[in-house]
Amino acid sequence: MSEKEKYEELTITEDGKLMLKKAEADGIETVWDRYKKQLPQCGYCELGLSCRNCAMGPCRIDPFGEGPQKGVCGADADIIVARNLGRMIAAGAAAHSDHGRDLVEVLRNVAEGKAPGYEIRDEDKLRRVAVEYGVEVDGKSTQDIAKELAYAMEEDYGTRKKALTLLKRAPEKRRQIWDKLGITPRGIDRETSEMMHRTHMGVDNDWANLLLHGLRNALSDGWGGSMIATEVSDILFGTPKPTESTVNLGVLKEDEVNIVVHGHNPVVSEMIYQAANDEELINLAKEKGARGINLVGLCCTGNELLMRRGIPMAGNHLMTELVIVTGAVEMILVDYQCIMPSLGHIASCYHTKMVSTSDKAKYPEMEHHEFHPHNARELAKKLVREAIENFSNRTPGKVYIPVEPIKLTSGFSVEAILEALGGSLEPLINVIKEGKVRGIAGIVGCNNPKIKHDLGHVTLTKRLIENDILVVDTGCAAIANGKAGLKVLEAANMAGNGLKEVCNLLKIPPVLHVGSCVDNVRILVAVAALANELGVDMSDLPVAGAAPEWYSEKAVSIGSYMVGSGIFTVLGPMPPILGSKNVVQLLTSGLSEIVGATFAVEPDPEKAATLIIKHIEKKRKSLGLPYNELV
Ligand code: BF8
Ligand code: SF4
Repeated sequence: MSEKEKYEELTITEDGKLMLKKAEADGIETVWDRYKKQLPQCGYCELGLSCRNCAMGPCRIDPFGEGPQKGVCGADADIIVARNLGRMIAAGAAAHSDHGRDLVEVLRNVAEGKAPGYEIRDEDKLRRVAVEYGVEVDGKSTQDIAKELAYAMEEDYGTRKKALTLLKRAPEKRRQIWDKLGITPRGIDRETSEMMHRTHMGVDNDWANLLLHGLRNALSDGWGGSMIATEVSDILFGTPKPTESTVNLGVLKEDEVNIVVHGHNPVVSEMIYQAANDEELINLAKEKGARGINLVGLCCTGNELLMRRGIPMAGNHLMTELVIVTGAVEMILVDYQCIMPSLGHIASCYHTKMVSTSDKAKYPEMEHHEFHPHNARELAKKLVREAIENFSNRTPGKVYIPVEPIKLTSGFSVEAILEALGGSLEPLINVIKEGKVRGIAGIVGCNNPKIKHDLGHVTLTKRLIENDILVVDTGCAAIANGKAGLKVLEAANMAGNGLKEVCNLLKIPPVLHVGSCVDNVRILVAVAALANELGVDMSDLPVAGAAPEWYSEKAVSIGSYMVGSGIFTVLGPMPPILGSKNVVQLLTSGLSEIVGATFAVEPDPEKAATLIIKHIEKKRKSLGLPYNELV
C-alpha cells in the first residue's frame, strides 16, 4: 500500500491526511496507531458480555453457548448487557448534567456579584426561562431573577420533585407516555444515582426494567441537565445568531499567536475569548513579533464559541492530536470531556503549552490552572500572556499549516431559526406539508477511529439533503460537515430541488449548525414546538436522528433521550449489546410500541440514509401528507 493510500483509508479530510504524514515523520503516535495496536479488541466486551461490577467477578458469558452462561452471581447475558448499557447512559447523562451544573453555579455567582467578567447577556431569555421555572419576574431586578432561577434549577438536580421543570416543553401526548411507563425523570442526579444503584450486584435483575430506567436516566439529561446547560449558556453568553466563520487546520495562522480552546464548557473558553481580544494583550503579541492573537476552537467548547462569537474551528475529535503536530500552536486550554490523555505528551514534542483548567479534569503532562468564577477573568489574561510569550519558542522548521480554511455559517439556535422563518414555524410547516422539505434529520456525535474520519457524517448528510431532508447538526458531526463545505448558502446547490428552493428563499444553508453536544436539546425543543403546533406527538413527525461516528457514553445518552422522546435514531458503530438478543430486539423494534421510536444500527452511511429516508416517508404517509412509496 502506498503512503497516500494508507492515509486515504483513515480520513476523508485533506488536512487530516497531510498531518498524519507529518505525525509519522515526527515520530508521533496518534489515536489511529493506538487503535491498531488494540486489535483484535476483546470480543466479550464488544458484545457487552463481560462484567466486573463486583469482586466475585470479573465474569463473562460465552456467546457460543458452550462455556458459562451465567456470572458468578447468576446474572445472564440479558442482565449483563442491560446493566452495562445502563451504566453507559448514566456516565453520559452525568457528564452533560454536571456541565450544566457548572453553568448554574456561574449564574448564581453572577447574581451574587462574585463573578467578575461574566454577565447576563440575554436578559430576555433569562426572564422567559425564569417564568417557566415559576419565578416571579415582575418588578424584580435581573440579579434577583438570576439568583432565583439558579436556585430553582439546582432543585431540578435533587430528589424533591416528581418531574423536571422543562418537561413541560414536551407535548402532552409525550408526557403521558412517560407517565404511563413510569419513566418521567424526577431529579437529574437522582436518575443517574439510581442507575448506579440498580446496576449494583443484586438489585435490578429484570433487564427490561433496567432498560426502561435507562430511558428515564437519558431523559433526565435531554430534558434536564443538557437543557439547563444550553439555556444557561444562552443567558450568560448570548443566544446564538447566524454568524460566518471558517474551519479546518487552515484557520491556524503562521504569523499570529495561535491559542486553541478544547473541551465543552464555555465558562472557561468565553473568558479566554475576552482575554484574546484585550487591547493590551494584542499589543503585547505585536511587540513579540506576531501580527495578533488567533483564537480557534476544537470540539464542543469550540462549537460554543463558534455559535456565539464566530471563532474559527480547527477540527473535530480525531483532529485534536493533529492540531499540535502543526507546530503552530502556542497554547491549548482544555476543560473537560473528549480530551485525549495523549495530548500532553504529544505537545511535549513541540513548543505547545497544555493547560488544564478544571478541578475535576487533570491530565498527564499538562500544567494545571484552576478556573473559578471569581478568578476566571484574571487567570485567562495571565494564560493568554503566557501563550504570547511562547510565540518565540516556535521552531520554524517544524511549522506546517497544510490547507486553506473552508467557510461556514453557524449560530442556528431555535430562536435564530424562528427569526429566519419570520417569527413563526408556519412557513416551515407549510414547506414540509407541500413536500418541498420532506422532513428533518439531526446528525450528531463524534468521530471514532473505527469509521473513516468524517466519512459517515458527510456521506449521510449529502444523501439526505439530496433527498430534500433538512439537516440540523451538532458536535463533531457539525464540524465535519463544515469542513466538507455543506454549511454555506451555496451548498443548497447540492440539495434536491425542493430544499434548494427553500434555502435560497430563506437564505439559509441546507445543513444548519445548532451547536455543541449539549445543544442537541435545541433539536428536542424544535421538534417539540413543531409537534405542539400541529397538535401531534413528537413521534408522529417526519423527523429522525443519526450518530454515524459516535464513540462517547454521552452519545449513548443522547441517542436514548432522542428515542425516548419519539425520534427514530440510527447509530453508526454498534453499541455493546449484541450479546443479548432480547436487548437488541427491544431497542431495535420493541420500543416502537411503547415509546413510538427505535434505534437502528447501520455503519454504512449510504444504507443509513436509506433507512432515514424510508422512515421520513412512512411518517409523512401516516400524517396524510404527500409521500413516496419506497421499497
Ligand atoms: O460532546 S461529538 S467527540 S466533542 S462527545 Fe466529544 Fe463526541 Fe465530539 Fe462534544 Ni459530543
Ligand atoms: Fe460477575 Fe455478577 Fe459480579 Fe458481575 S455482578 S462481576 S456477573 S458476579
